[in-house]
Amino acid sequence: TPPHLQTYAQRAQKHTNPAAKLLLETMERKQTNLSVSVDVTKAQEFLAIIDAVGPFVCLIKTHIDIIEDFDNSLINRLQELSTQHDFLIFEDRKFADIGNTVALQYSSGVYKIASWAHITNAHAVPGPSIVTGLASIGVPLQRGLILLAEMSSKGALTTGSYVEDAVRMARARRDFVVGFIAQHRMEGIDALERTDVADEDFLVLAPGVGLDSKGDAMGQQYRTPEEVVLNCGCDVIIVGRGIFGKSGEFNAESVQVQAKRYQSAGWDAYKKRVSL
Ligand code: 5IU
Repeated sequence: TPPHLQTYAQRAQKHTNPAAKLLLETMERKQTNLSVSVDVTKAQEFLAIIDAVGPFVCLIKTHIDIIEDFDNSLINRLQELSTQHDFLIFEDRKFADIGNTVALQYSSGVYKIASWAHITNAHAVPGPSIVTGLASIGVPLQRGLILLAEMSSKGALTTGSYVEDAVRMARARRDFVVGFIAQHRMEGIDALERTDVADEDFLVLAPGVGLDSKGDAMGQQYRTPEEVVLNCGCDVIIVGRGIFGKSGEFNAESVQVQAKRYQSAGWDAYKKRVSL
């Protein structure tokens, strides 16, 4: 049975990467495949949104470098919220340099991403050395890496053999690469009957999810949770503005209403997919 037809609980039991296992366990425990992308620029609003959506998500996605008033106390608070509300943290860093440089960017600098983000992501464009570089930091810390296989934006160059090559790169480092950012579960992941990959389980995380809008003015394209999870076999839905609205206009009640709405839509689509 391919992974997307198994329950999150079944997959959690067998997964050998600690971050992926924890994510799958959390999804099952909280009955949610929702990840909220908290793309706001003020620390206070960032934390307020996370506190509001915390009960409804398995994963909080961050762009830590857009916070204007960043300091280390923000990371402490983020980690406290992660424990309190039981979610993992995914820094959407999209690393894209040579191995040596990404290892430094991941471990050092102002943000020290590896010290707090359970999961981060990288472009496949530099080739396998980017995974080697990030793994040198992430594996000892029990982290997981997501490769960008397909982007949601209009005209993205992530098509054809690029996607297949990203899958090959992931397959070569299954101790660390736990999945993909993609718009659908790529055929190449599961169509293989090769015995050496029979037990592999890549998670597919899909951004570009919205219930009320088809896109934005800068090329973003939205599909519904049902399209993404049920029809396209993705495991986690990533929702930003569909939940928190506009940066700077935080309203806890409306954020919670939207988070619950996306949580139910994502979970219903999952239950249909695994026939529960
Ligand atoms: N994101 C995408 N598409 C992609 C990738 C990442 O939208 O292909 I890779 C990020 C960008 C933003 C979030 O942080 O996911 C989506 O936010 P909205 O739901 O507000 O569009």
